[in-house]
Amino acid sequence: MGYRLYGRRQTGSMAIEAALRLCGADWTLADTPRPTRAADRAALLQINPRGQVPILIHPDGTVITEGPAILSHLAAAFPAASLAPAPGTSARAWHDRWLGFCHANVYEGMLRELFPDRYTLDPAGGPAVAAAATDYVRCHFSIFEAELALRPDTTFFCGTIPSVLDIYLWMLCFWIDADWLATTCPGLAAHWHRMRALPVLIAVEKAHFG
Ligand SMILES: N[C@@H](CCC(=O)N[C@@H](CS)C(=O)NCC(=O)O)C(=O)O
Repeated sequence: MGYRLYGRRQTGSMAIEAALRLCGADWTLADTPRPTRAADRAALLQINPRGQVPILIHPDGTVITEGPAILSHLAAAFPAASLAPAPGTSARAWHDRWLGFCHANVYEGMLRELFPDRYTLDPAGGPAVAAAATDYVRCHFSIFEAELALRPDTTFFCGTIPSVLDIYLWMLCFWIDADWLATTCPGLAAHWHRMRALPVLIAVEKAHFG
């Protein structure tokens, strides 16, 4: 039995799907629309108490949630796919630092933009939360853009093979204003277009945005 991915179009499961395809894992998709019936929600909560996707079920039944944890697992479990620099190297430390940075700041900031009412007790406070979140997300994209400018020219963040950090950024770029990205973060915009040209990712993009 292979992996089972609980996912939904245009969500964080996009990056997991891309990594599963790139590492050649045996996996199936459990398409998980946002639950509308109480029974479906209860079933999802049994697997992930946060009720969120992505969820990756390991072939041995272990439940893995949190995008970066799932991606790190796949990189370690399929070393031949070179989805991250070797464990213990400074290159891996750099990679994991920025994966954590993008998850903690960019992804979570995007959730505040999308679901602002969850982040305030003020019934009228949503628009202010969303506006602040947009600034926050852009600020963190810009910090990463500045970091990239310090690095030697490579096709992908860690060399010539896309890592799970490349995949994560590729996904995040679908959720930010493309004109803002092109103008303010040209390095990230160019990276996004390079990633979008990879045949495997073209297929995943089509599944999520086609
Ligand atoms: N911290 C989690 C967040 C996952 C998450 O926010 N998933 C969203 C879709 S992108 C979701 O399932 N939201 C449904 C909800 O919160 O009710 C991760 O990084 O994987």
